[in-house]
Amino acid sequence: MVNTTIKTTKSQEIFAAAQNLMPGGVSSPVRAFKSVGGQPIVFDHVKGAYIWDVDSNQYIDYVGTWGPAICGHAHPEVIAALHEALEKGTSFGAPSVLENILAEMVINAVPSIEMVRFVNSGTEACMAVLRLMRAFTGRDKLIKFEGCYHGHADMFLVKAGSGVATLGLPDSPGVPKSATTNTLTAPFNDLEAVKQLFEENRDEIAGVILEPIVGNAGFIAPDAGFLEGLRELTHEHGALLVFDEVMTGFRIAYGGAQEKFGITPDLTTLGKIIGGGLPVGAYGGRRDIMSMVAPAGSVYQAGTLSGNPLAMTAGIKTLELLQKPGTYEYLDSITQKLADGLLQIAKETGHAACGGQISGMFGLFFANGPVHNYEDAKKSDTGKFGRFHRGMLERGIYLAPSQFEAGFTSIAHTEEDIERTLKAAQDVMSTL
Ligand code: KE4
Repeated sequence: MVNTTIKTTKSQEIFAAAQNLMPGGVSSPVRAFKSVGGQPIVFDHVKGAYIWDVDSNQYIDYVGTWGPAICGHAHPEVIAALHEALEKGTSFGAPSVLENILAEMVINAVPSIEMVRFVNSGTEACMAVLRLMRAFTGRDKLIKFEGCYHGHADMFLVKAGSGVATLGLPDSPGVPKSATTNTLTAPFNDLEAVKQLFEENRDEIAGVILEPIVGNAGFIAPDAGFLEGLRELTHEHGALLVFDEVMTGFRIAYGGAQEKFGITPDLTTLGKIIGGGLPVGAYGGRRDIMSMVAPAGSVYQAGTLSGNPLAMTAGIKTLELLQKPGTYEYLDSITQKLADGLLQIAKETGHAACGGQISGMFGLFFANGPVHNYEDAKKSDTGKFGRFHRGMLERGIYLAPSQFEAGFTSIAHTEEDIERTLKAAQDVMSTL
């Protein structure tokens, strides 16, 4: 038990009971604080940029339920829209105009998307997009990058990031070799490695899937020319380029990382923000490819709660709020202040650190850096990150409980919140 100055009595009680009921006491592994140590915090309620736990401690939140809370938690306009939608029922299992509205917003926003299908999670979106890639090209092999995470479907659990990296899992038992023999991997930012895979697997690779900005190995930005190179290579080899924008979609820019970097993939996966905090995922892209999805075509994919009216309502309202002029400039400015401030403080207190930010997404490694890929990320001082995480938590700052995650800000975070966070970081790093 790591000493803490905050009262965590109720969190301890609830979490202890949870461990008898659910594996690890959580509904998703990273929430168990395994890699940072200490008592996981049990939330009571959230609002704007803040969290309150069951012991009435308040925190400034930089996880934002892993990305969806970009407008701040429980935004009054989202809550009001949900109250209204609730009166009409929670699920239809039938077409609703709400799906048309959100689909149109996504299509108008994301350069690659001409048609879209809603599902219930990013994992589902990535599973479906892989099946579609294979059907469209008639090829079975896939290239993914070490440290990237595309949900927990078997085919992607190869050198995956996020919770797999956090727990240092060698991938996962229960995934048969047959499920991953067609999954090829390369280091992120390594175009030569991708070229070689295409040479060695000529006409067998359906496509390349990646997080255009990695958030699941910690924050790793694409090197100049990397995304352009992948676009050229996939064109050259008749393979598809897929941006997994579950995390970056509507966060890096209203049109996602593909708008920010000006690279248009063939297919895109989305999630998180487009559901405004309710369960959602989506995949979309070129009309000629998406037209293969059942029942328009023969590529099967289905879901009881897909396109449900509550997630659509929360997504529509969230995207409306994000359309307000100045949103992304504000996000970029406060997040740059945070990221630059953290690096400056690390330098002044004698810690090797690197990292950065793009729009409302940031990351920090305790390493000399730069971090170009997952191998680099794994060399960082994760023990020090754990102590940093705990120290910040004790000072009311809630960071992602893993070195292999990214941080997220929202339009609800104020300059004062950033100042308070940097002051806490000054305290903690001086004693690390
Ligand atoms: P979900 O199935 O968790 O909705 O989405 C999977 C997924 C797919 N692609 C990317 C780029 C993602 O970041 C994710 C999920 N992200 C993690 C956080 N790194 C979710 C948090 C968790 O697993 O508890």
